[in-house]
Amino acid sequence: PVEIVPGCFYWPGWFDRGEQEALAEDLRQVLAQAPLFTPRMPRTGKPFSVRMSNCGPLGWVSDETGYRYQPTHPETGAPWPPMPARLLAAWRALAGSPWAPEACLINWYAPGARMGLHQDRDEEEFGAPVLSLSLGDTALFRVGGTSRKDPTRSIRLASGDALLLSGPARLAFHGIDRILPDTSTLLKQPGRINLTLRRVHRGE
Ligand code: MD3
Ligand code: FE
Repeated sequence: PVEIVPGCFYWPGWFDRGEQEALAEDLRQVLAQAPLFTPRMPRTGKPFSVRMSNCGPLGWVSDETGYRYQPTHPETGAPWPPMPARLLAAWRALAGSPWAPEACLINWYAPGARMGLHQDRDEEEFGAPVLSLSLGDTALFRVGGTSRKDPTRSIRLASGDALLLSGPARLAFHGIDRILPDTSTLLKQPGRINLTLRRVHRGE
C-alpha cells in the first residue's frame, strides 16, 4: 500500500471489477433490509447531504439528540442486517486486527453530496483501525492531521479502492469535497457508496 499521511494506508484497485459487482449486489440486499435514511445534525436538525445505512451488530446514527451507535435501524426499528462475508474477508486481509468489526456504516453520495472536514470520535476504541471501501463514482477525499489547522492532502478514491486509517491517522480530520460525475459504470445510478468498517468497543 501507499502511506498518504502517517497511519493512512491506500490500496488503489483492491477489488477487481467482478468483486466490485458482487459487493454491490451484497449491498443491494442489505439496503433492501435496512433502507437508507437521512441523518440530521445534532441540535439544529439540519439534514446531511449524504444518506446512510449500516450492517453488522451496531450502526452509526445521527439525529437532533446526537451521534451514537445503536443495534437497530432508526426508522424501521429492526436489527441491522449481518455484515456480508466479503466485507469481513476484506477486514481480515487489511485491518491487521484480531477483533471482528462491529459496525459497517454505508454512506450514499448522490452527485453533489459532500461531507465536511471532521474527526470520527464516537467509538470508545481509537486503537483499532477503520477500513474504508469505495464503490461507484470517484470522490475527492481530503485528510489532514489531528488539529483542524493542520495541512491536508487530497486523493481521489475510485471504485474498488481501500483505505486503512490506523495509528496517528485514526483521529485525523478528513472529509469528502466532491463526487466526480460519470467516473464509474458500476452502479445502476450515478453516485458513490463508501463503506467504513469499525470496532466500537474495546476488543475482548
Ligand atoms: C480518517 N466517510 O464515514 S472514507 C465517515 O468517503 C467518513 O464516506 C468518508 O468520513 C466517506 O466517517 C471518508 C475515509 C475515512 C473513513 C474514516 C476515517 C477516513 C477516515 C476515520 C478516521 C480518519
Ligand atoms: Fe469520518
